[in-house]
Amino acid sequence: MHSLGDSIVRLETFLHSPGRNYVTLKISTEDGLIGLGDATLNGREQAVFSYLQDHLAPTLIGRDPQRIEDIWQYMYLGGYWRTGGVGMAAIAAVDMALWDIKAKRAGMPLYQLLGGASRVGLLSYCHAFGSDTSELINSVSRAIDLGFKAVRVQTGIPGLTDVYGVTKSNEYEPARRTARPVEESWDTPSYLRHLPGTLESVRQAFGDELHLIHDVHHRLNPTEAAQLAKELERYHLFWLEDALPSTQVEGLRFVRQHSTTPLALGELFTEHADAHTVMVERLIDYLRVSVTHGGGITPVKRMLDFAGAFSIKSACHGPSDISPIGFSAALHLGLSIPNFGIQEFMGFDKATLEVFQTSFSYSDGLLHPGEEIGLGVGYDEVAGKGFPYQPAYLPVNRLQDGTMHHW
Ligand code: KDG
Ligand code: MG
Repeated sequence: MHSLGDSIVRLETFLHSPGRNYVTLKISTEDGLIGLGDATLNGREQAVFSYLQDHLAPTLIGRDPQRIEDIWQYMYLGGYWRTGGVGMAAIAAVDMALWDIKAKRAGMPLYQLLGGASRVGLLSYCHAFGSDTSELINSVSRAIDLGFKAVRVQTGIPGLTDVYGVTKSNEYEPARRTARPVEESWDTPSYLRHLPGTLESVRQAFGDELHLIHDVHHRLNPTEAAQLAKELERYHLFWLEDALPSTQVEGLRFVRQHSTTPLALGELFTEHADAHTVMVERLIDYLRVSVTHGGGITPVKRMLDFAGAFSIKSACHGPSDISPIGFSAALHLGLSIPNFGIQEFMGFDKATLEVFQTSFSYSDGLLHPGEEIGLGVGYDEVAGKGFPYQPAYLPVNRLQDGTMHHW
């Protein structure tokens, strides 16, 4: 078969913890090009590391790095078991690294290979949270001062000590470096009673122009989700996220029938099949699949193109557990596709930026991937070694009587 003569000579996997754990893949080619990929799967990093290092890497040596689609199909179909977070994060890292290499070979930033810029920058949103309304309002003010036009708002709930999205420090990072997952507690009636009043206060403080997002984080049943979505209509949210566990398609139909609050879903999706029904029935407005967990640029671009046919926009998942590599991949994709919606952006801490050299920029609410060739991210392995892997787990969630619940 025709090849340009180049081949993959090395795949190296790194698991470092600058601030938090990141799984990073580096692919080197015979003619000296290097590509980077992100395979971080929060709380399950070792599993992805092994999938990459023990199962994928040995089968990819000697292959032509130019044949991204063929290699993607080889990894996906060739795995037989396919799909799932671990496998798709590993496949995604290879795919990203190959796109990085292809764009470097072409001498252009990746977004140019994907069709060029469709906009000047990417609308972004950040996280604001507070254990009570006044803390939350201060947090939203800080976001506005940084230029954000869209903000995710999460609030503490009276009677509950640990609530998703609200931390005591200024940083959002749900994975904790503990030997076992932290156990949080949850009470749906308290949440449903408290949230609307909080949004009312936020609207009163900041007016109608600010885009507000709220993440339910999979915790409601269809009746509760429909009640909430209906009640929140008057606050005209940008979206209500993961109102239900994302596998409950029937429940989503019910929510849709009862409310016009825009819905976002899909950060747990790992492939097209997960999203097919919600796309063709237009049960959502924004698709949250990330490049890192959705198998890479190749399949996520296909999914987003498909979503566009149903007027669904992109909203790639972009929390701190997506590394600067996965984040940059989302920026290149977002800049080029016609149906970009918004990009989640939490920034990266100092330690992370010591290990990952980035070229994306943020200004006045808009992100841009930059003009460096490829993905525009560098990885300092030596600096990475200074931050060895530390086990960390996402919390689990129990109702107040001890019953396990969705986290
Ligand atoms: O690792 C879990 C986080 O990525 C997730 O809780 C973040 O829901 C999330 C979001 O919307 O950013
Ligand atoms: Mg979310």
